[in-house]
Amino acid sequence: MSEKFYVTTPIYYVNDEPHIGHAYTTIAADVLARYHRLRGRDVFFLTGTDEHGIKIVKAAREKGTTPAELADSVVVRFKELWKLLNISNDDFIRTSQQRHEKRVQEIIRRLLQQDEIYRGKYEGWYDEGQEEFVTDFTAAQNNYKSAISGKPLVRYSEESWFFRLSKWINRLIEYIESHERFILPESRRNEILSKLRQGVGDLSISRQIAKLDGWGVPMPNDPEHSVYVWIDALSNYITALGIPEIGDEFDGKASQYWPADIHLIGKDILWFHAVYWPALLMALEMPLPETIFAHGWWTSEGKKMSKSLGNFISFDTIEQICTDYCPDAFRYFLLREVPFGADGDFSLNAFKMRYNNELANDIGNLLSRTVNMIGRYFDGKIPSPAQRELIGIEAEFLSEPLRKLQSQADDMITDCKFSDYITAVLDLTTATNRYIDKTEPFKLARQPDQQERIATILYTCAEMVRLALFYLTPFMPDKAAEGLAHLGISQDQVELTDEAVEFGQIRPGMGVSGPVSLFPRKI
Ligand code: ME8
Repeated sequence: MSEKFYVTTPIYYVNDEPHIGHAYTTIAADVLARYHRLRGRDVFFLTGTDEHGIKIVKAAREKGTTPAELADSVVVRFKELWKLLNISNDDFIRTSQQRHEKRVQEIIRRLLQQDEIYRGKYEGWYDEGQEEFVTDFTAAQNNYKSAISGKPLVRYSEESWFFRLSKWINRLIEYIESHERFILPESRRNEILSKLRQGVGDLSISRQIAKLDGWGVPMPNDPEHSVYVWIDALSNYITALGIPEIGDEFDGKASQYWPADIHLIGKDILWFHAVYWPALLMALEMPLPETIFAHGWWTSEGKKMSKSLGNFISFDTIEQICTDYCPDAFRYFLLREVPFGADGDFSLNAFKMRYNNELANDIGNLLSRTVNMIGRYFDGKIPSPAQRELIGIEAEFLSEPLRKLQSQADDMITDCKFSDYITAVLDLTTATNRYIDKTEPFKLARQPDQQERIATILYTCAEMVRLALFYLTPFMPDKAAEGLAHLGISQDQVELTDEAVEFGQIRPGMGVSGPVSLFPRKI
């Protein structure tokens, strides 16, 4: 049985259309999933939608519809966006699905049985946009407004069920301290630890269902209450696998894929994932995920994204960019522009610069030169090199960037260092372009006794383009496939196994086709 890899995105609220934030996490998860598949692993990639809670109920009221109808319509938009962006998720979970709801109830039942839940009264502040309880101290600090949306906090005072969160905090601190990769990046891990050390109370985990227009998962012991939306939502990571195992739907995914290898999330929802979720899993006596990685936030054209400022990168904006350029360029840019984990700015100018400088002038140009020269000097057939290894000038230019990719790609992917990974690929293509400039095969072509030399040079170039496109496949699946097709390689031949990324795999005699302009320059 091959090694497994289970990756998740947050499940997204359906109060509004998807935007760049949703696309960002989902593209990153897709790159991880595709990379691991190409490494031969058994991958499960989950995304979906978070459909309960006051945020959705209020959005539905404002739009004059029901939460269920609103969810149905927004889910279509998410699925359309994932299709446009070539997202290869294996499942799409909706928290309104029966398979999810009955398992959430089972989770609550188990927690009740273990005396992890008790009845009490919640009195305090609530951020309805974030669906988050806010301590009196933090509420006062932020002038009783949401730290995220700036909207006023709401005072809640109601009977509620509580999860004994405080009881797990010491154990959680120990766990985080002894598992360096549990929360990444490290700076976020430190933030969580210091906040945990200040002490954490129990967690209200139910809402009166009447206040939610009846929309939610009823508490199995008290149908007047629904399960707090974050408990409902976090559970998706296991309910999608058929955990807890109830009914006859269970198909073995639970034992195959849990614990998750990585939960990708945005920095604003780290506390829920790094505190509530592991404490719940501990109470359920289940293993914890390997890594929770919190990425940064995008601003747009230098400012916080907002609909009123007109700089909001909505579905429509993304669609326009994908039409003007291509979906793969959008995928590429998001993971290239800033280190994953840091905040970044999206600007159309920066987008065009990267597109022209890196995709058109470097990668695209290398492919086009290589295919053209093989067409001209070898009748469109990959020539036979003097040797199928890197020695002499070939080694001087290319061994190091190639070895770096071969030896570090896995680690860079494990650490979500997407931008560094792309840099490493660009180092290879840039070095190959320089190698062509240095060896000047177009000049050697005029000398009849240099046939073997040119053959070696162009074979080497074809191999380097092949390798660059293999490595780029998780980021730009369509464009890489299109480029490789010009080298006579079909999509199903692409893999990132140790053997496939060795130099010398491309077969002499194979036909190339050109001309090719993979990334036409943009003015
Ligand atoms: O939080 N840049 O859903 P959501 C980058 N349902 N990321 C951004 C962003 C920006 N400008 N704006 C938002 C939820 N995000 C819950 C999750 S999981 C069990 C439940 C990111 O639709 C944000 O950080 O509000 C978050 O990870 C994601 O978009 C989804 O947000």
